[in-house]
Amino acid sequence: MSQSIDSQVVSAIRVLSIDQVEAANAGHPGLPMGLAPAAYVLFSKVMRHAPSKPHWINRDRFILSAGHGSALIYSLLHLYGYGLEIEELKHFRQLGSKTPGHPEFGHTTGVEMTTGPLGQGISSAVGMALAEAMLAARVDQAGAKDIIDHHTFVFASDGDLMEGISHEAASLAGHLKLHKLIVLFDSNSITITGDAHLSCNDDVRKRFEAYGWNYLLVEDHEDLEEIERAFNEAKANTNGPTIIEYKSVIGYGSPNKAGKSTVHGSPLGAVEASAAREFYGWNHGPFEIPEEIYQACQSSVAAGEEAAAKWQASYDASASAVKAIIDPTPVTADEYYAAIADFDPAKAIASRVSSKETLKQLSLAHLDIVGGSADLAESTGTNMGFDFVDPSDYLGREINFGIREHAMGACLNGMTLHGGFKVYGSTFLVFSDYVRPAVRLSAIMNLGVNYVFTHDSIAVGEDGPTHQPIEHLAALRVMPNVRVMRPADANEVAAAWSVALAERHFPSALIFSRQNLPLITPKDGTEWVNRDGCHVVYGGDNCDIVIFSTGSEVAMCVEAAKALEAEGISVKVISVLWRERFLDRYRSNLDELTNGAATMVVEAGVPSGWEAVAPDENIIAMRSFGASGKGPEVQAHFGFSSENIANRVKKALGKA
Ligand SMILES: Cc1ncc(C[n+]2csc(CCOP(=O)(O)OP(=O)(O)O)c2C)c(N)n1
Ligand SMILES: [Mg+2]
Repeated sequence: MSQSIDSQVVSAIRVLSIDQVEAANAGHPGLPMGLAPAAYVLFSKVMRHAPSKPHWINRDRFILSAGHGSALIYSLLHLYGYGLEIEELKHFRQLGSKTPGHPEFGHTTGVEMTTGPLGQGISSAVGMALAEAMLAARVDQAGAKDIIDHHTFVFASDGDLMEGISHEAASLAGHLKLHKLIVLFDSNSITITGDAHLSCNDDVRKRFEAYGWNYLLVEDHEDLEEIERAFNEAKANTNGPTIIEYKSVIGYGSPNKAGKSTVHGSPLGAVEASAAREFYGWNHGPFEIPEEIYQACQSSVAAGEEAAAKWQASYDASASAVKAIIDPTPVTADEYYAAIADFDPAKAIASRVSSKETLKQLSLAHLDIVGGSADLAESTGTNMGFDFVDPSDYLGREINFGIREHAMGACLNGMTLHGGFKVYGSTFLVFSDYVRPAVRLSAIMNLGVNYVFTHDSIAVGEDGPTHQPIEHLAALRVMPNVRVMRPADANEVAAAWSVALAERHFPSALIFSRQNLPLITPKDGTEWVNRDGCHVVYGGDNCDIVIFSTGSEVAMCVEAAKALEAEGISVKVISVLWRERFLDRYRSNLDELTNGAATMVVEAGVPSGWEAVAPDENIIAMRSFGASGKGPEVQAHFGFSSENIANRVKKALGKA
């Protein structure tokens, strides 16, 4: 009996995925074999997408949160005409191929985000859906109704839903009533260890309904009509996001491995693969796809292609105000800086406060800047008086992420991937650990996300060691692509924000103080930041010693330098706003800055990474956790006072 074209395409997705894993002799065939029917229905009958315009902003998004099933996405991108050649599938997981082990954003056209770390995909999808809602509200207000109107679809596995971040993100999505977010839960009850119930017996329905989500169930995984009905019902919901529990069988079609964890992370093997082909009724060789299957896939996207072309015409005809919302013109660091050049605090203020003033002025001048905080907006200075984003009104500018740092980071990634916004999110530096896996994805995906981390050192005082970041600057600095900037005063805050916002391809971590800082650095514009990462804030070229310092500690170095002058010791102080850029530029030619003079480092964090700049005995740093007490007393206790710095300089110069 000849099979319907529908079931032939489903088989093609399954077999192509099996073939990739067999060819690589590595990978995960189980997920694609289980999810192929849902993937087929989504790509052919539900999703509005145009493979020839993969960056069309109004396309429906598809996120394979369970990135280990990457063979599935590659099969789909190949069959539906995203330009992923069969040769690439044959080189699955090989160096230099377009088919890496886990889907990588920016590497393979059609991959919307990098996934693999479980939980990140579903959580970033919340950010994508939020960006859609916020952008739609803005263009609606500008008179272009429905020009932004699309869905975000996610395939998520047991592991995705077990990860804590999925709780944070799903709770936020329910609160924000992001009804265009549709998650298909691959409910195969299998994880690596075996039966998922060995470790988890959550009632997924109750869990998601408690968040304010809609719940739908697909019991027969091979019933394409039932799947389509579920997707359409999910699309019709307007009261909140929807989760579709799809009762699948991992490795479906493999006579001996289906339903078992052994099909999770290793190839079927030649014998089992051919048994599965037989089960599907598939008579073609490896990587052999009959022409009518390509035709079926590609004709199913004709409607999406047409929609994209129509959309382009209405975009082209729309008012420039609408275009500016959808595709904001890139702004240079100097242009940002111009919007804040006048800011001149008359007195010493905390860098979190100058950040607030700076960001407020920038946000007034540039409407695409949006962001929020993990319930610390007042403390971190991201409460600038703009309206909140609210489930009944997405026009707001400030997002209450709640006490959900990890989901905040994932949402910032999702919003940036979606397009239309420049985003920031804030919390205390000490809690950067809670968002770190999302920061890592910002860095891997080359996203210009801005993280605001305040309360930057032991100077926070009374809250004690749990709230005093010690190793966090170092921990952020070791992550490739992350620009960690720790300004010394309001002038450097302005420069740092300008550079960070202008950056489209690297995340920034902006580190601000809780305590007041005097204005001690020159208004040097922005160019020096990207070029040198540092600038001289005190002293001249012929000096006895050069002190390199960052953030809050720079002012006490300047004070020490002034005191030492009276004793005939000349000191140059260099503020290292962005250490990694400074090291790139000067690591092997520090003499350009020191002219052979002695060197010292002063920073209230662990000394890691400063070895290249000063000998260990000349590094004033934290070598233990901090302590609870009044901020200045705690600082002095650990050696961060102008008196101690002056003494250490004298010792270093043999004049003590
Ligand atoms: C954060 C994180 N922890 C652990 C892993 C390793 N890992 C990959 S898949 C997986 C679980 C597999 O179970 P499930 O999510 O149900 O996927 P399935 O086997 O059903 O495809 C684990 C623990 C990971 N990718 N990410
Ligand atoms: Mg599973």
